[in-house]
Amino acid sequence: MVISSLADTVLRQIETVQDTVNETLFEPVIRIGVTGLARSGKTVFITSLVANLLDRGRMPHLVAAAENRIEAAFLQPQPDDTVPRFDFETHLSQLTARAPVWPDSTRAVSELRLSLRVQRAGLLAGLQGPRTIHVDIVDYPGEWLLDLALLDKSYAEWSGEVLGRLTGRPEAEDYLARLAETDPAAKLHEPDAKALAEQFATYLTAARDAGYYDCTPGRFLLPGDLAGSPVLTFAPMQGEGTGPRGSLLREMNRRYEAYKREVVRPFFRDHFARIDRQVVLVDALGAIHKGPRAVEDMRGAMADILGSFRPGGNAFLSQIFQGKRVEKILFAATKADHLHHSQHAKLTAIMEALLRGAADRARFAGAGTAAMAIASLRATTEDSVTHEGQKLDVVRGVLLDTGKAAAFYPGDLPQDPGHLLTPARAGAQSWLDQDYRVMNFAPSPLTLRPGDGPPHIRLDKAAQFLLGDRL
Ligand SMILES: Nc1nc2c(ncn2[C@@H]2O[C@H](COP(=O)(O)OP(=O)(O)OP(=O)(O)O)[C@@H](O)[C@H]2O)c(=O)[nH]1
Ligand SMILES: [Mg+2]
Repeated sequence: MVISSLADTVLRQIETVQDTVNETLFEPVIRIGVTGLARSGKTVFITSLVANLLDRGRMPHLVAAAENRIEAAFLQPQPDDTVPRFDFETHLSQLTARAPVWPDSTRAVSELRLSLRVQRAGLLAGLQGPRTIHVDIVDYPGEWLLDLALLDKSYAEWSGEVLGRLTGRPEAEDYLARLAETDPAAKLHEPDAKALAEQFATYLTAARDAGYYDCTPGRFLLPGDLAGSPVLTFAPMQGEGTGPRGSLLREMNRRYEAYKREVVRPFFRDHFARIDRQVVLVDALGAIHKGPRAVEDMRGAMADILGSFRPGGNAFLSQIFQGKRVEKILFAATKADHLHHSQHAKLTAIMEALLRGAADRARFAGAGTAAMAIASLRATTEDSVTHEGQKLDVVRGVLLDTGKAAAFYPGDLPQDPGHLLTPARAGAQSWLDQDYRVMNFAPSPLTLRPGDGPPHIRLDKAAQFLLGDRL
C-alpha cells in the first residue's frame, strides 16, 4: 500500500515537472479565424471581443472569467512577421470616442495576439501556478474562402458554371454583352483582356451587393495590392479547348491557373490551414430583408464554407492540413441589437436551421458547430410602443444616415424557421406574409465603468464556445 501510494506521488511529481517544462517551452496557442462577407461585422466583432477579454466585467458566460480564474489579459506582438497587425487600438478608440463611429472597411488579412494568464480549474488549481494561453485572432475576408472551390476546377469548368449563373441576372448584362462581341480565339490584345476583367469585376461587386454569395474569384472583390496584375486580369469565357496559341482564351486559361497557384493556394496554406477554431459572421437580418433569394444564397454560402472545413473534402487541403482539423465552427448572426430580445430566440432558430441545412448539403458531420445570434457592440436600447392599437417591441437608436433618433421594428420573424427557409429553397421571389426592414444605426456614446468592456449581446457565450474548454 505504502509503496504504491509513494510511487503514485513520485509519478505525479514527475508529471508535474514535465508539464511545467513543456508549458514554459510551448505555451498553448489557440488560433481563431474570424471571417464573413463584406460588412458582416468582423472588425467590430474582433475589437469588442478583445476589449471584453481585456475588461471582463460583461462576460458572465465565459466560465473562466466568471470563476475569476483569468488573472491577466494583455496584448502581445503577434508571431507572424509578414501579416499586418489588426489595428485594435484605432478601431476601439473610434468605437468608444465621444462621438463614436464605425470602423472603416478592412480589406486584407490581419492578426492580433492576446495572451491570457489563467489559473487552472478544479483539483489542479492549488498544485500548479497559472499558465499563459495565447489567443491569436486572424481576420480574413470570407470572399477568399469561396475560392477554395476553384482549386478543383479547370478554367473551362469554372467558366461554364459562372456563365450559366450569369444568364438572367440583370447585374451581368453588360458583361455578357461585351463577351458576345469578343472572339476568344482572337490574338490576345491586352486592353481587351483588361476591359473584360474590369467589366466582370463590376458585375461581381453588383452581384455581391444584391446579396449573391457565389462571387468568385474572391480577390476580384478585394484586390488589395494585386490590383491590375495579370493574376487578376482574367474573366470567364468559353471557346474551343484552351484556344490557339497566343489567343485571348489561352491567356485567360493561363491567368486563371496562375490565380489558383499564386493567390488561392498561398492563402489556404499560410492562413487557413493553421486555424484551430473558426467564427463565421453572417448578416442574417440583412439577407432576410433582401428576400428569399438572398437567404437561400446565404445557406449555399454557409454550405460551401462548411465544406471547406470538412476533413478530406479537398485533396489539396487534406495535404496541407496533414490530419489536423478545425475543432469548432461558430456561425453567428451579427447585429442582433436590431431586434428586441423577444425575437432573439427566433433569429437563433433560423440560424440553427440554416446551419443544419448547410451541414446536410456539405455532408459535414463534425461535432463542434454552433449557431448563435449576437451583437458585438450594442447600438440600441429596447422599448415597446403602441402602434395602431397593437403593442410592438421595438429598439431605439440613432440612425446612421440622418443622425436622428428613431424607434425601429424590423418585422415579426416567424416562430418556425421553415416559414422563411422553405420558400427560400423553393425559389420564391418575395416573402408572402410581410416585409422585413433593416436600418443602420450609429454606434452609441458609451460610459464604461472600470472593468467593463463595451456592451454586447452574447459575445461572452460566443467566447465560451470558442475558447472556454481551453481556459
Ligand atoms: N447595430 C450594430 N451594427 C453593427 C454591429 N457590428 C457591425 N455593425 C454594422 O456593420 C458594419 C460593418 O461592420 P464591420 O465590423 O466593419 O464589418 P467587416 O466585416 O469588418 O466589414 P469589411 O471590413 O468591410 O469587410 C458597421 O459599420 C456597422 O454599421 C453590431 O454589433 N451592432
Ligand atoms: Mg473589417
